[in-house]
Amino acid sequence: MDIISPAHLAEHNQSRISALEDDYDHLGRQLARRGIDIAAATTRATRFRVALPSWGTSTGGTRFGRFPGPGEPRTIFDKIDDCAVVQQLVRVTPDISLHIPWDRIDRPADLRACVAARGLQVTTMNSNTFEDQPGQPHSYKFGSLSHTDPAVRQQAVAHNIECIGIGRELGARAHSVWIADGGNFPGQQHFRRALDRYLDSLRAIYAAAPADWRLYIEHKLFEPAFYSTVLNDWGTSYYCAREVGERVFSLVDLGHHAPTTNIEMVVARLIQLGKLGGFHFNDSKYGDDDLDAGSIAPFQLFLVFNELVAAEVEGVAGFELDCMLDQSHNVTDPIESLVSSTIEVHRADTQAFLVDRAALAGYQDRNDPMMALGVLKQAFTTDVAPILAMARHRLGGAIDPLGAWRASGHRQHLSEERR
Ligand SMILES: [Mn+2]
Repeated sequence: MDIISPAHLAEHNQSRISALEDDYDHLGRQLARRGIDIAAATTRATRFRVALPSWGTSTGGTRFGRFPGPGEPRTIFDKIDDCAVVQQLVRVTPDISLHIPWDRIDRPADLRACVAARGLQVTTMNSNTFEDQPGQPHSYKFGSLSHTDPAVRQQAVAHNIECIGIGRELGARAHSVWIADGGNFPGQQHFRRALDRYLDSLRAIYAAAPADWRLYIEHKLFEPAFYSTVLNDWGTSYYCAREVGERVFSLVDLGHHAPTTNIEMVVARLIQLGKLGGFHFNDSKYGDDDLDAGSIAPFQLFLVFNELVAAEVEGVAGFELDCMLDQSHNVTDPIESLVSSTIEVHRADTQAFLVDRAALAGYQDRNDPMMALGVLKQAFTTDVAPILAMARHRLGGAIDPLGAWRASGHRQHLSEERR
C-alpha cells in the first residue's frame, strides 16, 4: 500500500536518472582504478537496513518545551504510515522499533496487519520506566529496575514483560531496556547494591523472554541522574550482559557517551567480547543531544562503521546487529530528519566498505600511521552518493528522497487530514 503516489516517484526519478547514470559511471571508473567493483558495492548497499523509531515520527522536544509541526501523527497507526513514507523514499528502513507506552497499542492484531500491509515489520520493543504513567501504583522518581523497594522493581519488571508480550503478538524478536536509574547526590545510592538489584531485575525479564529473542541493554553516562548512573558505561553493560545470559547484548547509543569518548573503540571492544547487539544512531555535540545522525561528527560515524564492516569482512563469528535510529527532532520535519539520517548511516556503511583493508593491515603492521590514516580518509572522502541513489532507485525508492518528499506535498496533506 503506497502512501506517496508511485507515479510521482517515477516522474521524479525519470528527470534525474540520466544525471545519476553519468555520476555513477564516473564513480565506477574511479573505484575500478582502486580495484573496487561498483556493482558489488551497490548490491551490498541494497541490503543495508536501519530500523525506524516510532517515536521519531513526532517532534520530540526538550525539557524546556516542545514545538509540534503540522500534521504530526495522532496514533500508532499514523506513526506507521509516516514510517511507510520514509521506507517508500529510501527503501532500506522496513523495520520499526516501538516504545511502550508512548505507542498505545490496544489492538495488536490490527496493528500487525497494518504494519504488514505497509510492507513493514516490528522488530524491536522498548520499555519505559523513566517516567511515571497516570494511575501507576509506584513512582520511578528514585529508580525502577534498581529501586530500593522490591515493589517498584516488581512493577518495572512486569512492565518490561508486558512489552515483550505485546512484541510477541506483533512479531518482534528483540527487547531493548534503558533505565534512568541513578543518583543526583554523593551518598544517595550504594553503587554495588544498586547494580546487584538491577541485575536481579534483568534476570527476571530475561527469564520471561522467548528463547529466540534478544535482550538489549543500553548504557548512558549521565542524565537524568546527574551524579551517578546505574548502567553508566560499556564496561558495566558488558559485565551485566555476560552475567545475565547468552542472548543479552549491549546496545550502543552514540549520544550516551562523554564528548571525548572513542566510541569506535567501544564498538571494537564489544565486538571482540561477543556482546555488541546493536545501535541507536544519532549525533551529539555536548551530551545526549539526540541530533540527526551524521549531522555533527560524520567522520566518527564512518569510524564506527569501519569497525562494523571490518568485523563483517573478517568473518567475526556470531556477529549480528540491530541498528536503529534514536533521535529527537525539535526543529525539523520528523519525516525529513528520518530520511536524512537514514541516508547518513547508509553513507557511512557504504564508505566503510570502500576501505582498502589489505593496504590498511600492511600499514598497521609496518607502523605507518600517516598512510594508515590515508587509507581511511580515502574511503571517507569518496562521494558515494551515486551508489546510494542507485541502490534506492533499484529498490524502487527515490533518487533524491528529500526532493521527492518536498515535491509530493504530502506534509500539507497530512496537516489537513490530521487537524
Ligand atoms: Mn537510545
